[in-house]
Amino acid sequence: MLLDCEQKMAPLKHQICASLLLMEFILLAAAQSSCPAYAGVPGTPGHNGSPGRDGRDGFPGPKGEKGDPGVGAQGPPGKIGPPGVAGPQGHKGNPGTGVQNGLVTQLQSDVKYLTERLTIVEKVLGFHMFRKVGQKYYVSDGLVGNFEKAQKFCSDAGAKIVLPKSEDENKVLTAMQAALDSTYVYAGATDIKKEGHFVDTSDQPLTFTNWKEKEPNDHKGVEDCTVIYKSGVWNDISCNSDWHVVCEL
Ligand SMILES: [Ca+2]
Ligand SMILES: [Ca+2]
Repeated sequence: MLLDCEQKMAPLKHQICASLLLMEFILLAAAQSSCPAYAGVPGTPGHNGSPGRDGRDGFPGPKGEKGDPGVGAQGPPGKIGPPGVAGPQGHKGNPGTGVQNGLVTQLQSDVKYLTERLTIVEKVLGFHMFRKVGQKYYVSDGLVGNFEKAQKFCSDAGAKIVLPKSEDENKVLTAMQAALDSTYVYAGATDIKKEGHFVDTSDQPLTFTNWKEKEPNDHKGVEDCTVIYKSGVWNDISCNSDWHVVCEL
């Protein structure tokens, strides 16, 4: 083939011939590479390889659902808290009116009066017999004794020996004497300190008397105490005689 090319293309330039030769070489090489290769005899299977390394940890799973609320037992009561802080001082009150002050004064007076009266009534109820006359109470336990004993008995009871200061009081006393079946009762009047000058147990002059005719006569010069007869008339008599004792509250 090279000979044919040289014979037929002799006159062509040497460069073109070289190109053709190069092209032919390339085509020949391409034809050789496309030919099928021969398959050899299969070799012996190789041994199994060693296990591979452990894989990495997987990604975290999705978040779970929220659980139901728990139910616990009631706890013990707590301790007592500390005392509170004292409140602020209040405002000064307005002065009362004249009417208000008057009412307050009146109420205070009434309370005092009622308290005193209650005290008297409580004492009266401690006696076996009593009579009310005006604001007074005549009381008796039926005691019989001399003037000194009578005075002590009444004083111990927070009272004084009876001494009528009006006709009404004198009548009430005589009525009480009838109930006591008494001939005489001592009255709280004497002339011990000054003969013929009778005074009460507080040494005050008498404001009421009901002397029997020709009395007081200071019989035998020993009559310095006063008694009231069951008819209501008065007589001076010895202080050592024993007669009924009536007190007044
Ligand atoms: Ca006398
Ligand atoms: Ca007399």
